[in-house]
Amino acid sequence: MSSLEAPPNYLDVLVVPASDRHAAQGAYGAILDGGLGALVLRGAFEPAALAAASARLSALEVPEHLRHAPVVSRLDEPAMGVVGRCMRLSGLEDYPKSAAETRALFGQIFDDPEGLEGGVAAFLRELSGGEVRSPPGAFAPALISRLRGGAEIPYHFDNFVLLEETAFRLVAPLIESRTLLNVQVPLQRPDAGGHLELASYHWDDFVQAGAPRPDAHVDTPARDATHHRLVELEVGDMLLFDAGRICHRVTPVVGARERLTYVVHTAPLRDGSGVAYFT
Ligand SMILES: O=C(O)CCC(=O)C(=O)O
Repeated sequence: MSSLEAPPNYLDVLVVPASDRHAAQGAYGAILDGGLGALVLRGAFEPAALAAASARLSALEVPEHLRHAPVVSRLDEPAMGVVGRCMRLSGLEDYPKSAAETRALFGQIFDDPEGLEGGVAAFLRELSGGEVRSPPGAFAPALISRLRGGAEIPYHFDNFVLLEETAFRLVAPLIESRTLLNVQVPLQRPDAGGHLELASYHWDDFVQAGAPRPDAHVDTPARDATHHRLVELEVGDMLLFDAGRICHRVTPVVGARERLTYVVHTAPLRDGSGVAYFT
């Protein structure tokens, strides 16, 4: 193992029924302590409702400014995109407006626009045992990552991706920003591929080794890592992992069926009173 590699248990993935609150709370603590890679709450949301939302989304003409860039920029990749506008893609000034537009768009996609967002917040409240802060209207509810056949997201850490964005300053004072917990709910799985993969490089290694900040795309070292872990998700699962510290990618999507994933960032509040969620 090189000096830039986390121990293998850092990548363990625990799958528990969403109803098993006790196991889920323990896993949440282990993720914060760095002793667990990811938690999957199986059956957290109703697959039929998510399928209906996916069908509505596919039929919708999403305005250009709410769909123009992928989660991690590969602007040469036409098969990648997002639905919604997040902090990453907004300036400090235009973020509230674009967040409100995203909220309105999600109102057209989801039967009950509060349902998925409220459900994620309720799970976070239970997991953290504290309050969940995201003032309605001020923050985008989430974004939907949209990957077509041939698309993939290269290895990266979300903390670079976010910390460099000016709109992130809206939430930065509230949170402990090295721990960025990424919540994902698959809305539609592709025919094949399109899995989240974790690699045994993590942000703390780079800091401890005094390495220069790696670029947001760390494909080469991450591909050479000794340990990789594929996370296989079903529609309706809720995934939680520390995307700030764990290097991750999405493997190439195969086939005609689009991969649609609801993605939210969360982070522990600095004062220990719970978590913030934001996009
Ligand atoms: O699953 C996706 O489409 C995006 C996941 C990801 O890499 C991220 O949000 O940082």
